[in-house]
Amino acid sequence: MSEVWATYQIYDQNDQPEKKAEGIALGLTVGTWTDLPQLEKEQLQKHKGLVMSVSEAKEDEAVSKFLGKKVRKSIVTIAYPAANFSTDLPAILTTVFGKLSLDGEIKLLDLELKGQIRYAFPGPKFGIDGIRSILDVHDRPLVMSIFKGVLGRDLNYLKNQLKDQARGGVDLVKDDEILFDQDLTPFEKRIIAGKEVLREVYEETGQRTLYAVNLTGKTYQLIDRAKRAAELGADALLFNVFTYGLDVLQALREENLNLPIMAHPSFSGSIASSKLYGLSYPLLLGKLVRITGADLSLFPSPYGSVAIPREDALGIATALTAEEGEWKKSFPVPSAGIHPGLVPQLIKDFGIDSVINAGGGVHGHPDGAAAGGRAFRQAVDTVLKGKTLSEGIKEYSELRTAIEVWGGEPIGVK
Ligand code: 1AE
Repeated sequence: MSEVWATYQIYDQNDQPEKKAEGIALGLTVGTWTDLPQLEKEQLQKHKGLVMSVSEAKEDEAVSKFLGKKVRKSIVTIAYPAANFSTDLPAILTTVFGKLSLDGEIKLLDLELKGQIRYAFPGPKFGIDGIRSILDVHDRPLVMSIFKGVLGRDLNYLKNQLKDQARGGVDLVKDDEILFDQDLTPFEKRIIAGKEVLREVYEETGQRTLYAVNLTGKTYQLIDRAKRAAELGADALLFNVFTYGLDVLQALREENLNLPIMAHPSFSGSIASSKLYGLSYPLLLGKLVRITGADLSLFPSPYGSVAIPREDALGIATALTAEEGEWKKSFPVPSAGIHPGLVPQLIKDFGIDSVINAGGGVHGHPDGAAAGGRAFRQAVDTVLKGKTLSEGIKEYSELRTAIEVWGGEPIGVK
């Protein structure tokens, strides 16, 4: 039998979580089921939601304070028959958390797809292994850099910035998510210029770097633009999935273009950051981004400039990389405020199957972006050799400068 199991966190102001759960299971499926004649009841039975469990969770004092009284926190799981919806995420989300999302202090923590419905979701085309093979890098975390300060700049400026970043030895460079299609550096020209620069750097140094161009515009233009990007030989797409919607990501993935997709978390805080409402981060930036087809998922790290709770960041990474027969693994990309001094912690928390991603931490290096990229690669090498950063800075001058500026472990932690 094909079903979707939804797990919710509920603060029921009436303190009757079992009753609330039953109300949800009925209300979101067969509605007024109990009042109908026998024949209709039988007919509707196969569509009825089923409460699978209701359990009490540890009280969160900050939440009780916010609500002005002590309210029990419950974790409720409800199974919804897949027969109730068409096999697309908008239908599933509308059923399990449509009107319900407006109904008081309730948060959707997880969705489990059971049976046939799993095959409605493609997962990443390339995944971790596919991206590693494109780059031929198999034994370390990847390093990614971000264009910064490019608004109002022309193509030449972008090309120089890209060259500097690639010369520093980063594996990927992505557009800033706030760089849209505009006259100075239009989408297609960025792709063509990016290819030219990265080919030059490759010929000069042997360094292979991929450039992820920001796919933007009206929703109805995106597929054509993505196809055009593929024709022009783009390396990868950056996509602001949460301002468009997860189903748009899936539509791009299902075009089956030869382009890895990098999902950006902009706007996701408005959906997931509340302790009481919305979706959990692991569900939104982990599981849903993976099943709808992103090869890489960016998310705030637990220790950067827009940090999220550690358990959320680790939960996202787990959802992206857990063994799931139907779906390849997506690269976790903990981001925001990352500098070389954080590399030991990043590798400890996210392992080598992750991408270390930095904008300011590359461009802010006193000796420029190439030195910034090198400092990251040196920090990675240091950790993988089993050495501390204190040892690393004796060997690598760019790393030493970065640690002097931003601190790190175990020396001068800032
Ligand atoms: C969470 C997304 C991070 C991102 O896209 C970005 O631009 C980070 O910039 P930095 O590394 O914080 O400067």
